[in-house]
Amino acid sequence: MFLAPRVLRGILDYAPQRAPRRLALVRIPATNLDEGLLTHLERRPVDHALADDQWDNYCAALVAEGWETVEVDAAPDLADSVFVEDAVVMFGDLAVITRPGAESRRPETEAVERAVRAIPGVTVASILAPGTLDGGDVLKVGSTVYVGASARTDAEGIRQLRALLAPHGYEVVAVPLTKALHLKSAVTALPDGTVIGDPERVDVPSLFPRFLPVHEPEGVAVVALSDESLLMSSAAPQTAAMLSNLGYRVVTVDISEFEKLEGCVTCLSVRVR
Ligand code: CIR
Repeated sequence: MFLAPRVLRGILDYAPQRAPRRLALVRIPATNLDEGLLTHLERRPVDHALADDQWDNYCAALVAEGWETVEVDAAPDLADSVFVEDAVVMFGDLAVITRPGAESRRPETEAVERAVRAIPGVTVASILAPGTLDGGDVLKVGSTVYVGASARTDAEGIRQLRALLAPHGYEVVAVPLTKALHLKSAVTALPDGTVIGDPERVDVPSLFPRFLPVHEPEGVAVVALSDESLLMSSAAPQTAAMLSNLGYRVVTVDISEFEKLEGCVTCLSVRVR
């Protein structure tokens, strides 16, 4: 049947629009969470029961803000598996399965890949050996993708990510990172694209076109829950007040047990939009 373009356009205008997808991948803490890797912090005892409660509250905060949580299969023996952000990075419908820089974390990606493959419409690409890349080193700001050249993410991993993303219209900007575990332990982005971070932990803050300094260590990490709301750690009250003054609705969660393991709010979930 031939339909004049004008008629066809009319039909498409009335076709039901796909509801915006707001999924958050999460992964329950491992039983050996307290054996998680440490690079910059001294080891402190982790309260497992409290960590479980904090993880429940973190998930509940996402749900309260309209996100549906999708649990990646538990990995009770993989101490750092709760930090699911390091195993996959989403670029719209493209999931890039990483190859974590720490060998002990490489087995984490298998179940994460299974979980993203089960999401309708998602296509999967992978960082391959010998390249390494941790999701925590990847900060998206519009079509710019900042990647920390850290102790976990190497030049080959950055090259592979650049090649994977170029056809999708993203520009990869690699930034030296010597003073923090991951790029997103030092800087994250507000919904308007302003990069907030700790100038002491970023090698070259001027690489970011709009940089707002933050002076609480746990204040650098924010998750943009929407264009108006942010999720952040309750351990950075001055930063929360500052962001609230900038017109954002700030939701805070206590994640002290994960912070002891150098985790932050961003790394406990992967948002799929
Ligand atoms: C690690 O060293 O790999 C974990 N203990 C912490 C990972 C935190 N991930 C992140 O900031 N993206």
